[in-house]
Amino acid sequence: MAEVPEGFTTYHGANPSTAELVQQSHALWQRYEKRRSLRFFSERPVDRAVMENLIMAGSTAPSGAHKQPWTFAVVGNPVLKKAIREAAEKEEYENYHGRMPEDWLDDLRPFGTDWEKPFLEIAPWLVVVFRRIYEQDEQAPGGKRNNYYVTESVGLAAGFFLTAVHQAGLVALTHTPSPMNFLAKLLERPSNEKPFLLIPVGYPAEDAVVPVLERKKSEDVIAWYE
Ligand code: IYR
Repeated sequence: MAEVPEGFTTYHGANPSTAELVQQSHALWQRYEKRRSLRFFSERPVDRAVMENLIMAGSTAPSGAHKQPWTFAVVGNPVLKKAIREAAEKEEYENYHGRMPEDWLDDLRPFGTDWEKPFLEIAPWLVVVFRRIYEQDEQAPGGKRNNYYVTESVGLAAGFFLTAVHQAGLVALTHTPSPMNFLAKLLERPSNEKPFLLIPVGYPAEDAVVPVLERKKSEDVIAWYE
């Protein structure tokens, strides 16, 4: 047996058979197929411990040089949720009344979205994902140490988190109010953090609806080179 180098540890995979892989990968795809972006939430509370577990699942994502350059701000406070809703709606009103071009509005029509965002107050939790573009480091030149591939890394962490929310049986929306600097201000985040996504999380409302949509077929998303 080769010696384990300093700073490393052995890794043991699950090593499923081909038959197991075919069955399990198909089952996984079918589970993921059921995930939908929800805009109608129930007020039913979700335990803080659940949110912590789901975020820690998100935080297992790979990242540039394992810097984990993300902060998940988790907002359950109703006063803050209301302030976030009001600030988001102010921007979205402008977006829907002139800032978004006509073909963008046409593309959004099937989703029934508009400037009003009641889900920002109704969902029990708003998770605001921040990109940490650098870290404060007194040893580093200029007192700052850069992170790497921050957008890719934080996108992956948000994706892992959304997957965990779905697997747990809850629902979420990847909401991108634009511009979204108001989130950094309202949540008093330090200057190295930039808002990336606003993700309401909770149970779906009993009368929730989602738009009918189809996903691309394998031949439209995969280019094989065998
Ligand atoms: N941010 C706006 C508009 C919007 C844009 C896209 I692209 C979407 O997929 C959905 C909405 C809003 O949240 O309404």
